Amino acid sequence: MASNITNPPSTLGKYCVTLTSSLVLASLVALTVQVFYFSPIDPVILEIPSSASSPSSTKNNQLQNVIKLGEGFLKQPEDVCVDKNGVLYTATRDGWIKRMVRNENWENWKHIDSSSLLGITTSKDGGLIVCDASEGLLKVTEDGFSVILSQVNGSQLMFADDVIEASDGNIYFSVGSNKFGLHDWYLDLLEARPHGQLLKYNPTLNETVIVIDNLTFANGVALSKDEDYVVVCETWKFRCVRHWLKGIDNGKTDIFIENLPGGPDNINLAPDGSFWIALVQLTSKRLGFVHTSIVCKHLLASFPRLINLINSATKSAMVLNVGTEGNIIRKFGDNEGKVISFVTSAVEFEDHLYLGSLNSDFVGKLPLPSAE
Ligand SMILES: *[C@@H]1O[C@H](CO)[C@@H](O)[C@H](O)[C@H]1NC(C)=O
Ligand SMILES: *[C@@H]1O[C@H](CO)[C@@H](O)[C@H](O)[C@H]1NC(C)=O
Ligand SMILES: *[C@@H]1O[C@H](CO)[C@@H](O)[C@H](O)[C@H]1NC(C)=O
Ligand SMILES: [Ca+2]
Ligand SMILES: [Ca+2]
Repeated sequence: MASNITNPPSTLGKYCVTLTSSLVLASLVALTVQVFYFSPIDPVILEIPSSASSPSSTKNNQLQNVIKLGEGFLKQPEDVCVDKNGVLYTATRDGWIKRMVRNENWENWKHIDSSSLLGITTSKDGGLIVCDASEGLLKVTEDGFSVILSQVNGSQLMFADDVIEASDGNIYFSVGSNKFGLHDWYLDLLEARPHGQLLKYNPTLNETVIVIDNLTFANGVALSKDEDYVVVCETWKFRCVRHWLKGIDNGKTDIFIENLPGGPDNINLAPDGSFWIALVQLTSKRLGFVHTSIVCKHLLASFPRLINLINSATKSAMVLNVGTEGNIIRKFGDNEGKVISFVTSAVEFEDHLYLGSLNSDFVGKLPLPSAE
C-alpha cells in the first residue's frame, strides 16, 4: 500500500490551511477568555461520597406506591406541612399557598405574587411562616400575608430556604446561598463553596443573629422533639449539621449525619422523635466527572442550557427516616423516578408520608407500613 507519490500542496491550499488554523486558534482563545474570564463562578471540586455516586444501585421502589393528591393542580410543591387540625398545606411555584382539609378537595387559600416560595412551617399562634427566596420570611393567615423579616444587617434577605419556629417564639431559618439566587442554584452547586447560613430571628428583640456560618448550601431546618437542638441540611456536603440549644453542649455545632446517598433538602420531625429527610440526586455515575473538573464547571456555568444535560435531580427520588443518633431506620425510593422524582420534602402525619417535589404537579401520599 506504500506510495511514493506525494502531491505538494498548492500555495493557495497552504494559505487556506494557515487561515483556517488561525481562525480555529482565534476562536479557541475567544472561547477560553469567554469561559474563564467572564465565568460567573469561582469553583472548587465537589467531594461526592461513594454512597451518592451510584444512588440507584439498591433496588428500592416503594415510593412508586404513592397516591397522587391534587394532580395537575399543584405546580412544583417544594414543601408541605400539616397543622394541628390535620389541614395539609403546600406552597406552589405560581405563588399559591394551597391547602387540603382532611381528604377533601384542594383549595386555593392565599396568593402571594412570587415565583420563589420555598420552605413552609406552621406557626404556634396560627397560620404559616413561609420562605420567599426573593422577599424574605412571610406570615400567612386568614387575613392574607405580611412580611416578618425582609432585611438582615441592612441588606435584603435573599434565598430564605426553610424555616421552623421554636416554642419560645424564635424563628430558625436557612439562607441557601448569599451569592447566588434561587434560579441560579446550579451555579452555587458548580461553585461548591460555602455561601449558606443558619440564622435565628428573635421577634421580641427584632434581631437576627448567625447560628451557623459558611454552610455549603443551607437547606431544610428542623428542631428535635424536646427542642434541645436544631438540625440544618447542608446539601452540597451530603450531610446534616446539628446545633445544640440546651444541655452541656449548648452552643456547640456538630455533624448529625454525613455521607448521605444524595443531597439533603427538607428535614421534618416525625411524631416519634425521628426525622424524615428528602434526598436530591446531585450526580450520576456517568456525569460525576462534571463535579470534579474545574474546566467542565466553567464551561457549564457559561452555557446554562447545558445544565439540563447534567441535572440528575429529576431522575429519581429518595427519602430517609433517621433516628436521633443519626442512624438510618428506613429508606424509600423511586430509583428510576417512574412515579415521583426530585422529592424535596417528606412529612409524617397519622401513619402516612406526604411528599413535596420540584418535578411534580401533585403531593405524594404514602401509607407507612405499620410493622417494619
Ligand atoms: C425591626 O428592625 C428593622 C431595622 O433593623 C426595622 O426596619 C423594622 O421596622 C423593625 N421591625 C419592628 C417590628 O420593629
Ligand atoms: C451583621 O454584621 C455584623 C458586623 O459585620 C456581624 O458581626 C454580624 O454577624 C452580622 N449579622 C448577621 C445576621 O449577618
Ligand atoms: C466564614 O467565611 C468567611 C469568609 O471566608 C470567614 O471570614 C469567616 O471566618 C468564616 N467563618 C467561620 C465561622 O468559619
Ligand atoms: Ca418545612
Ligand atoms: Ca429547600
